[in-house]
Amino acid sequence: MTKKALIAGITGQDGSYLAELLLNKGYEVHGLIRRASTFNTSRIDHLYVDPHDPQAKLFLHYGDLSDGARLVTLLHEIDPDEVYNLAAQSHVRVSFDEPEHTGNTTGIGAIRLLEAVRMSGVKCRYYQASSSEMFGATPPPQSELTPFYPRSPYGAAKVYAYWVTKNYREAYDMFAVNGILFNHESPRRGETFVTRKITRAVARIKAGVQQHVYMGNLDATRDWGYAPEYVEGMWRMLQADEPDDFVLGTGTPYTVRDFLVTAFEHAGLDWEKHVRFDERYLRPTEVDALIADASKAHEKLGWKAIVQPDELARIMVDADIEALECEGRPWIDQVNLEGWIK
Ligand code: NAP
Ligand code: F7E
Repeated sequence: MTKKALIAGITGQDGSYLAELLLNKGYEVHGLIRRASTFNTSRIDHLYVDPHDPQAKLFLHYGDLSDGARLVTLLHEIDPDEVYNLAAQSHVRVSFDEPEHTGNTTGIGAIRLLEAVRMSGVKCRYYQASSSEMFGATPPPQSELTPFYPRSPYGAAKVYAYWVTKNYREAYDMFAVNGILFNHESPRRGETFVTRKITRAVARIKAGVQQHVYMGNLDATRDWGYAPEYVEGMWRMLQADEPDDFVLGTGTPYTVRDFLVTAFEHAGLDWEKHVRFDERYLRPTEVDALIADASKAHEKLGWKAIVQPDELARIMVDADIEALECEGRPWIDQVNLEGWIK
């Protein structure tokens, strides 16, 4: 029997890698996409096959996490075996500008999808994209047992989504899990997250089309891993015998400054000549340090991050230099996870 998965957030960084992974495993993949006045499917265009083609395995449906009735209808229609909730307003700085929208999508959106699963009566497993931002001010290392102390409307919304996921597991015996993922990046990362902002700027500075990049707090420490490895972890959580919550991360501390140095050096540039400060990029409350203790995922799922932050920076710089050379090309970077497991 072909397994069916529904991905909310399929047009995002993780959604696109997860869709690839599941299609490669033989799944029929359904994705929730938002109606927009411009195309918003660039990360998955390379996967799309006309639905009239008998080979088609990827199907897209209009919907939005703010529209609960639509979610119930889709659950009935698709009858998936697995539901991945990756949809969110996912930018921490933006969540201070749009706190209500962030709460509605990133927080309440999760319970709309959980409730749609419950009301439709569909028997499926549910993955919630929880975040290390929930730990916020609690010092590292952070594991599944670390108390939450969110420092942004985004982090607070993710805490709500985390707890309703756990509550639906306990209240309705649902196979519902939280993947508490630390920062993970790739050439498909949104251009306003710090890693991609840096690597894109490096490529443009090297090509002579930009001279400076304006940044905020360079002292923040993050635990940056490689997104394709993390979607494998999501899938493994839904294949486990029992529903449980897992932290995924590299365990390697790296500051924004470290990432800048590695990225600029890789392109043969001196970062201090090109980086300028702009207070616009500071946050009202910052998360100083996130460093994962992902030992539970290693022990129970056999999952371990391989690509470390320095290699990640180099992968992203190379991809941005190449992308600039052939601007306008679709997302065709290929992921090779051979030899990666354990
Ligand atoms: P992303 O690139 O920002 O993608 C977010 C996805 O959510 C996009 O497909 C977006 O659609 C969709 N979306 C936004 N609002 C929606 C709504 N109201 N209804 C339906 N869909 C909506 O995020 P990502 O980096 O792939 O992350 C995936 C998930 O993991 C997110 O929930 C994020 O908060 C969480 N997370 C990410 C990280 C990380 O480091 N990447 C770490 C921990 C947790 P459009 O394309 O139309 O905007
Ligand atoms: O910031 C600092 C900024 O926006 C990282 C999301 O995927 O990971 C992500 O959230 C750090 C922060 O990611 C700039 O202050 C300095 O300390 O790339 P970011 P984030 O806030 O860590 C978590 C786990 C998620 O769940 C989120 O969805 O970099 N920083 N200067 C800057 N950040 C940005 N964006 N831009 C700057 O110019």
